[in-house]
Amino acid sequence: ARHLLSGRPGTAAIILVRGDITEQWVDAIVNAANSSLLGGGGVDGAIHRAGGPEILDACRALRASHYGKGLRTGQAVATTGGRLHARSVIHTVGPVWSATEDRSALLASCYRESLRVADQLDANTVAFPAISTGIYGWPLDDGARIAIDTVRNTETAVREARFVLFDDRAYESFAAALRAGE
Ligand code: AR6
Repeated sequence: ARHLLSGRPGTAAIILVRGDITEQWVDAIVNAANSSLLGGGGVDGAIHRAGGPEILDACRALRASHYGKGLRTGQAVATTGGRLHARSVIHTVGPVWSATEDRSALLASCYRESLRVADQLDANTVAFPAISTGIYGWPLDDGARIAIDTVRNTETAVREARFVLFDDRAYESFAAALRAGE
């Protein structure tokens, strides 16, 4: 099943698919990275495995040139897509979930900044994972709501924002968030 929301003028259409983000035929895929940019588990590990060493080399070069202290939470930066179908990977650092501090603005920033970088790349199609909802512990329904609300309300020339959800639970959370906004 696929869910779809056509965007208002100046925003991206939103598509939900179940699957593996590394297999998507899109211009850019977004990576739920960490501030080191040097890889990790989850979707980050999968992207580096599928895309090959060229991506890590590009990340090391970014660390050496512009991000000596790492990429800050809520920011985004692009590298080559290496061997992926996607021409580019946009690395963004989601916030770790906190029960005592509201970090929603940082999670929204990941989606907004990723779309801004996608615009700089002239990307028409961008695939997103459910940022922060894995190892970083963000509750899925809330993470889905923030993702959908932010992408719906961000001006961009990107035509398609494709959320690639790894399992049924994530897919259902995003489908519910999409329905809630209609
Ligand atoms: N395709 C699509 N979604 C995936 C895939 C995949 N191949 N693999 C996992 N997911 P996570 P985070 C889903 O943990 O929470 C890394 O170590 C997964 O089910 O990848 O932002 C980084 O280096 C979940 O819904 O990212 C950081 O240290 C979502 O992707 C840290 O994890 C995000 O889960 C970032 O944690």
